[in-house]
Amino acid sequence: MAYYVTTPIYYVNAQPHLGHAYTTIAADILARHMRQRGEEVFFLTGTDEHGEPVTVAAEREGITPRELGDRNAVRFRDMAEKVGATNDFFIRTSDPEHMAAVQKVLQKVYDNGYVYKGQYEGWYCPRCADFKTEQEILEGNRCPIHEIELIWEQEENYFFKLSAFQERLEQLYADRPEWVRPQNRYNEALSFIKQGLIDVSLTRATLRWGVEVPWDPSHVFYVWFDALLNYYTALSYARPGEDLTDRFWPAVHLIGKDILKFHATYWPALLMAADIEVPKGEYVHGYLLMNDQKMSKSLGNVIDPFEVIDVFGADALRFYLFREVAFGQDGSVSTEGFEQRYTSELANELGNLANRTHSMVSKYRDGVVPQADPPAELTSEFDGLAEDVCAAMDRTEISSALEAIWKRVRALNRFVQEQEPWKLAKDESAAGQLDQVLYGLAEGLRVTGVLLLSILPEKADRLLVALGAEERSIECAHFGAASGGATLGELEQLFPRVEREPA
Ligand code: ME8
Ligand code: MG
Repeated sequence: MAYYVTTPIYYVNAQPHLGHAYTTIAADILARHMRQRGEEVFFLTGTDEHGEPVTVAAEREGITPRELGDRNAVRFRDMAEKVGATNDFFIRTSDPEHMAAVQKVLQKVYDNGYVYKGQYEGWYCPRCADFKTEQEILEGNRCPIHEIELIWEQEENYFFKLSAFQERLEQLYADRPEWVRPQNRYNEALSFIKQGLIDVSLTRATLRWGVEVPWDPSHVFYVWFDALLNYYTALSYARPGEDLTDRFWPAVHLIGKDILKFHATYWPALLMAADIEVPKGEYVHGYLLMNDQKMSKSLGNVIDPFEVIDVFGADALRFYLFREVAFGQDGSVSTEGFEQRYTSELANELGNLANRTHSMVSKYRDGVVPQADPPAELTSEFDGLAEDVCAAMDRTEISSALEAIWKRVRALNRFVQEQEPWKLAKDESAAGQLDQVLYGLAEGLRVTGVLLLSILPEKADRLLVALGAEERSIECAHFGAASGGATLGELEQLFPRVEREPA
């Protein structure tokens, strides 16, 4: 089956921070997991380069929006690589192919009768590139997200008849109760729709940096429509000479809750207006917080993912984010919290367990995993694990999947404590029992290693190499699927202690 997963395209008005890395890692975990299940995967990320947020930031720096885009798009591309993302393409909305495809889709929307010229008046946030209603703005006419003063905009625009999709959107939500997840975000989006949709600006006359409107070149498209369409246009040119649209559309979108309205209302309506199938689903995650505030460039309270990765590696960051914050909810992160989990969970619970198992199999059994009957308590402990992980991933509940795996890492630690194989090794009549215990440990680690591959791609692979395990697909993630006999490979310490230079 085809599985197409996307991240938001990030604004190039600022540099990447941990919040951006978070969504990209989440999408990468899903992409890797689905590949392990044998699905045909396409994974897209990229940058949003037009519109006011970028224009304003470029002006501040005294450069053109294109220069700013060129400079920061590279940083977002590097960020994706740095976190270990296996995206199949990196889209930039300044790509000429994207821009031409946007014109084509929106011309269709126009031809289908969903566009008219009108006068816009209202509050506008240049950071959000969003028009705000009286109900949502803060006192003093400030943006509820950026807290900056809003601008009273008055201009002649082309409007998109969002209101014409009131019923069809309500129907979509009624027919597909899991279309937006988690449930609280579905409820939020639906109640926004039920308040009554009003038409929205599709074009801007006062801005030049954008995709030109084909039926009136004195306008450019409002940046959100240009941006949303990236998910669709990318498939048409990501592979030179090939159009992947039929193969991969519709997509699964991962987004933060800040951009729910655009994705859960404008986007499906726009697709309906262009006679294109709506996305398969949208998964909305919460905010990473620092000191109880949203981590954001404009607030200046960001953790630099590049720094963390340089010291601890990408896998540790990938692990931490989904352990610390239940995916879908808001949650606080901190460098102290990170170092604590690194030591107690990665280095101790997983790293030491791997070390111990590896060195006991080496010492007592010449580096060959014994063939023995699986210990009954481990067989039942691991029963249903792979299925649970797959089911959680299908619901995009990455943290629950990780929790299910980690529960077994802990069970293996208890098992080794209870069985005390180092004592069994001293008693020749217990050789059969020792075989069983060592097999059980190696097999349990193998299964957790296979399941952890999507989250800890590098370390889990090293663990599997050390265990002499060759298979990587989900099918082999069942306890007992390997019957022993594997010859161990080398094992360097998976999560070494990190000596930090004093600040
Ligand atoms: O909104 N916690 O781009 P953007 C969690 N270009 N996630 C966070 C985060 C935080 N503190 N900060 C950022 C835009 N994110 C538009 C999107 S899509 C067609 C256009 C993540 O650079 C999260 O995914 O402001 C959020 O939705 C996204 O970055 C916003 O990135
Ligand atoms: Mg933003």
